Amino acid sequence: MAVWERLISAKERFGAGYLVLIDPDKLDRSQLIRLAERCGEEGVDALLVGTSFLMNELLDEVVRAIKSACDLPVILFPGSSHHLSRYADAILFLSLISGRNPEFLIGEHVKAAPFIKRFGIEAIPTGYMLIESGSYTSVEFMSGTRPLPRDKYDIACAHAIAAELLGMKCVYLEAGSGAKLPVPNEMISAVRSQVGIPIIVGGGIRSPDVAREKVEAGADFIVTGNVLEEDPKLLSEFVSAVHLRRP
Ligand code: 1GP
Repeated sequence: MAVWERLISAKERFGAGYLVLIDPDKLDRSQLIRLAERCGEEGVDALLVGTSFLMNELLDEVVRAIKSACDLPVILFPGSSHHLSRYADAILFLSLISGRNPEFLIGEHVKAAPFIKRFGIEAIPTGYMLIESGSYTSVEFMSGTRPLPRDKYDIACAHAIAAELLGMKCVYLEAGSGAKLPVPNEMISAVRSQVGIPIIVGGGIRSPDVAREKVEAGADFIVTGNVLEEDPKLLSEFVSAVHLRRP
């Protein structure tokens, strides 16, 4: 089954899907293997692999190590056109639609596209929206773009509608890794009321209760990264909080 279909089927079964972000710059080889194993055992729906810089490891080796540790789909979450691996199952083909930097709207995509096609990686076209989150985030700095104001729901909705009309498969409301404040519930609900495509929400979600609130507000997929690096024991609680339904 294609990765996108697998994600949709997880969302339909459980009410929402839970994705764990593995950052190769933050975990060493044995830590990331252990985390991937536990994600496979605890019922996570897929793994995202990505970072803003990619300083430590070759992505091919990281993806192969993760795939040897679990059967979950491994989806690239790239910070640039260099962040590719032929061993990944899919890539969130992110267009940073909240910004006005042409490199992150289309430029990096053009550089990566021939390789994505040659490697046969499934591309998931994603409208990536950076939302103001109380601090200066790595994505904001690296992309040279301003985030959307966190209290302007109409602006967020207009961006999400544009993504849907452009044929993107989903929107990703991103507060930024390690954000002080996650994406507001009211913004998620507002976007939910305006678009039919799935909504991924991530950045600054540090507790299962907060993850549940985001799902109840209308998120279809929740992404967490940092919190599990700090406290891996929370994994099963996050799975239960995000999976509203247990079939
Ligand atoms: C970042 O949304 C992800 O792109 C995860 O963020 O590390 O803050 O959970 P955290």
